[in-house]
Amino acid sequence: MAGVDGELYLGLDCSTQSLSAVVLESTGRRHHVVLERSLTFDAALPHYGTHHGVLPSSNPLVAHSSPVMWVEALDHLLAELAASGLDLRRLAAISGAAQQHGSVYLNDGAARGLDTLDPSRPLPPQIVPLLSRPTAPIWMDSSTRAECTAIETAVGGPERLAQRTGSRAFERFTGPQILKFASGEPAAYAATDRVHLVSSFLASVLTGRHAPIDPGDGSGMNLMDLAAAGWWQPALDATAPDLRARLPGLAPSSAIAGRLSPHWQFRHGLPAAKVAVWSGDNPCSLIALGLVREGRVGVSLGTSDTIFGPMREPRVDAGGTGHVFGSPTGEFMGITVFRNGSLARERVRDRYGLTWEGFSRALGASPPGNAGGLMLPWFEPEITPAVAVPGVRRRGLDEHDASANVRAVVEAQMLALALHSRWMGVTVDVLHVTGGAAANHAILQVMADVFGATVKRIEVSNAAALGAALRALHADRLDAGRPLSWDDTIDGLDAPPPASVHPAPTSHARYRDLLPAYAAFELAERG
Ligand code: ADP
Ligand code: XUL
Repeated sequence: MAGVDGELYLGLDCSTQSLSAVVLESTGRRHHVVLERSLTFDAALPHYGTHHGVLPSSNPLVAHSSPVMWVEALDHLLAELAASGLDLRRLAAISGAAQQHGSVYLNDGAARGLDTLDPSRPLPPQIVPLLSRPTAPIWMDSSTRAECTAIETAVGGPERLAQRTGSRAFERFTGPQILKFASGEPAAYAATDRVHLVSSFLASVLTGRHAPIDPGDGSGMNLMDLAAAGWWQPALDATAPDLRARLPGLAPSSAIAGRLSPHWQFRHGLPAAKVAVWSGDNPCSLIALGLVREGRVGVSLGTSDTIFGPMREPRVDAGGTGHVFGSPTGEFMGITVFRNGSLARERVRDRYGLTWEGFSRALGASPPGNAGGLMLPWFEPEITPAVAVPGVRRRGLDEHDASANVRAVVEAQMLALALHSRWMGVTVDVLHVTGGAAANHAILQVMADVFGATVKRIEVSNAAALGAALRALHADRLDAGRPLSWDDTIDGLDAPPPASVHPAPTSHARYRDLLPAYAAFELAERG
């Protein structure tokens, strides 16, 4: 291990399906990854009964997960880190990333409860009594259409909401979710002292006191004034009574929320490391992919597929499908999100009894453009474009042809990424990719061909956790009076060069012709 005297920085990522950790070692102006670990919720914590990280529900529009499961996962992962052989006395700071929009509801016992966790007892029975709502609605929930309309109407229309908060109302955003809870379960809402995001909840668990929300994750709530990075009172009024008193404060992404509480110090022998404010997974991936200059574009192929890039000024999407979020740098980021990402690819893979290798071979066995055959892979309600009634649509595509269907799902997803990112107004020369499916070269080739751009894959398995570790380093240096610019934070990372996939000109020409046909099919079918 190089630079044995370096300080260590831990980045965590509580995503839909797993909790991951990346540890960076920093010596002088250079830093490098010394440890990566991950724990999958379904496999490691089967007693919660999640499927792909989501609790079972009879209503397909409802998607909740378990805050207690996330805390138990945190406990397991920190135990693994403590046993890893790394000298964690050198741990200077921790930060985190989390799936965005999800909300955790705590009662007025939480402030004291989090501060007095007993390290000798298991955590779950200590967390359960602090919750005013046992489960957390997550980003896959699409059960709040009526609440979205109510909020938009109350603030003066979807355009006004988008101008102020960065997005029109979306079903998964925290504001509509809070409205549904406050009106459907008023007694439980009345017993709620604090509504956290997944990110700020886990930061609170680590510090033992209510942690703030950063603008990167706060902008996914339909509650934050994007330009002012403060709560927007008309949106709070439209959402739930006395909401301001129930929300954490907002703080810059580089702020220190506190120190690792005595609980974690005793339980795992960790030092009183600084805990920097947590953020959303997409804002953290933005940092890990080095996207701090406007014009650069990233794609995450995780449970959701997302395409995003930095913005100096917030330019809201007139079409209403994209969002503007805060960037951890203090500027902004544009993003478009697709719900039918990896799980849709898995559905097609499983339908034809394939492994990922077989999936890649099947993709290669059909021609780019699929002889005009198209699919809309809306296995679940879709976010972009908004589709409430799920169902796969095919045109000119034989359902029994495995190879053509594999190609169709990937082509549809890549064409959708290209079509619905146009609003950001960026000419794409290079795409920086991450996420579980970025391991698949055949998928990246279709991406390169559709965009006519070089695709570069970062060689760290979890970009959001890496971004969180880089943010921890940045925040620590700022706090210590030795600030590091974002360029130096990113350029100082010693990492293997990214794998590059180049576009084939003939395939790109084929996709340029296909895009209008895809767009017309989507428009006709979205209802
Ligand atoms: P999240 O962070 O949203 O939990 P990940 O970025 O970890 O998700 O991605 C997990 C997904 O990666 C899995 O659901 C799986 O479908 C996908 N995946 C893993 N390996 C491959 C592969 N070789 N080809 C395509 N997809 C893959
Ligand atoms: C972003 C979004 C998802 C989640 C889950 O708006 O809904 O990307 O952050 O990763």
